[in-house]
Amino acid sequence: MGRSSTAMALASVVLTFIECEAATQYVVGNGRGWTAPPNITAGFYDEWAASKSFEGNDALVFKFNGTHSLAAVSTEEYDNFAKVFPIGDGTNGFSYGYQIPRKAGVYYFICTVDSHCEAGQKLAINVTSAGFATWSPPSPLTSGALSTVLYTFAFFLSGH
Ligand SMILES: *[C@@H]1O[C@H](CO)[C@@H](O)[C@H](O)[C@H]1NC(C)=O
Ligand SMILES: *[C@@H]1O[C@H](CO)[C@@H](O)[C@H](O)[C@H]1NC(C)=O
Ligand SMILES: *[C@@H]1O[C@H](CO)[C@@H](O)[C@H](O)[C@H]1NC(C)=O
Ligand SMILES: [Cu+2]
Repeated sequence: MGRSSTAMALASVVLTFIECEAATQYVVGNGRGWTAPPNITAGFYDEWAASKSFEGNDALVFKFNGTHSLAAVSTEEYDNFAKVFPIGDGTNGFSYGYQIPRKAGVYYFICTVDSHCEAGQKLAINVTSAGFATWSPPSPLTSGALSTVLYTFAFFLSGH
């Protein structure tokens, strides 16, 4: 293979790996969905999130159960139940998919309808990995040097 076809092959392997990287999809609140009391108790979403390990590029699916909104907010807005402009609002059956950025950090979500947030319709998730940590190279590429190059290149492509 000439130099350019090698580079193209390498690029296509990298792109394939980026597309195939497994991301987890979480349905927020499982069968309760995104809802407020009396359908949930205060602290319900904290308990829901506690057992999970979120990574960048995972998806959160908010299935609205009742009439609600979804706002992605800062720590202060979360603590103050701020009535900010929501990224989605709807009623029973509305579903909003939020893809977590490839960046570790704490992400906050609230409902801005009435006093739902005060009553417990709020979610904080702690994303501790940007989303690459669990990647292991496909078997033909396990020889160290090449996979290191691929890993570095993929990291570069993804904008880090
Ligand atoms: C809405 O919440 C109720 C009460 O928890 C639950 O029984 C029901 O399955 C939920 N419905 C949807 C569509 O999530
Ligand atoms: C609770 O769930 C029911 C459906 O099971 C829904 O009709 C109702 O609006 C929900 N209540 C709230 C406050 O979201
Ligand atoms: C998020 O998780 C990290 C790593 O486990 C921890 O150091 C940090 O304190 C957590 N942050 C919050 C707000 O829970
Ligand atoms: Cu609500």
